[in-house]
Amino acid sequence: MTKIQANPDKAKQNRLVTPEQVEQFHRDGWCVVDSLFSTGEIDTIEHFFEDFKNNGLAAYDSGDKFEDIDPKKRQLRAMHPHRYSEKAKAWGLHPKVIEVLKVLFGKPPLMAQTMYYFKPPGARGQGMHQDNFYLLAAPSTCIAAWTAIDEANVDNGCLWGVPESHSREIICPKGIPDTSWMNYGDSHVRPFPRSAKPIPIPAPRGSTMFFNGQFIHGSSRNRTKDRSRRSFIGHYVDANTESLSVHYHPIHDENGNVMSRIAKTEGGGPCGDGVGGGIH
Ligand SMILES: O=C(O)CCC(=O)C(=O)O
Repeated sequence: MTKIQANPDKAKQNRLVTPEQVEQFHRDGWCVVDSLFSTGEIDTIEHFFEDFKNNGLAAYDSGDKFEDIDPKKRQLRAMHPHRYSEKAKAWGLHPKVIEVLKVLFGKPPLMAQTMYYFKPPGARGQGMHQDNFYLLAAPSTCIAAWTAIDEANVDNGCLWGVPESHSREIICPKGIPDTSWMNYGDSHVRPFPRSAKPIPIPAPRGSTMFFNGQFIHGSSRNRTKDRSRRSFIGHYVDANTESLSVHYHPIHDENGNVMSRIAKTEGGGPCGDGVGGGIH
C-alpha cells in the first residue's frame, strides 16, 4: 500500500484546516475540523434526512427500508443517499470538504460513498474496523469525512479510534466474531491487537472528523434516552486510485462527473475472496 504523504507546503496555504490539524491527521490518523458546513447547512441536512427516512426507499442496509431495521441490532443508516438525491450528492462534494481532502491527500479527491447514520437513543454501536478493508482502494487508501449532525460524545455513541493505527496494514480476521456492543471482534479486526487502545473522539455539532482508511475505529452504543447521534459521512479516494471495490462505483470527481477509468475489484482484496471488499 502507498501511504498518504504529508505535504507541509500545501497545508500552510490552506485557511480551512490548520497545520496542526494536518499534522495530527498524518501522525494520529484523524483530525476534527469545525464549521466546514454552515449552521444553516447542518439544519438543512438534518431536516432533509428526517424526511428521507419516511420516503419508503429501500435505501438502508441490505436494501431494507427505514422501518425494517431495529437499531438495537443493526446500523440504522441510509446507504449511498447521493445515488438518490442531488442534494445529498452536493453535500458529499461540499467545496470546503473537498478543499480539506485536497490538503490531506495531497491530490484531488474522488467521492466513493455517502451514508447517513440516525443512531437513535438505545441504538447499538459499530465494531472496530478499518474502512479500506471494505473499499479496497489501491494503490493508496481512502479517507472518511464524518460530519456530526448532533453533538457526539461518549453518552450518545461518538466514534472511538486507535491513535496511530493508520500506519498498520489491513488486518485480516481470524477466529470467531464476538457480537457484544462495541466489541472488537464483530468486524474484521480480530483478534483485536492487545497494544491497540481506542480513545473516544467527541465532536461538536457541525464539525467534520477526517480519518485515514487504515485507522481502526468504531462507535459506542447510544446510551441516552432522548438524544440521537446523527452523522453525514463521505468516503473518498485520491485521483491516482487505480482500483476500488465494485460496491463503491460509480465514483464522482469534485464536479460530480463519473470517473469510469477506475477498475472494479470484485474479490476480497488482501484478505481473500468473500472476506473483504463488501459494503461497509
Ligand atoms: O458513525 C458511526 O457510528 C460509524 C461510522 C464509521 O465507522 C465510518 O464512517 O467508517
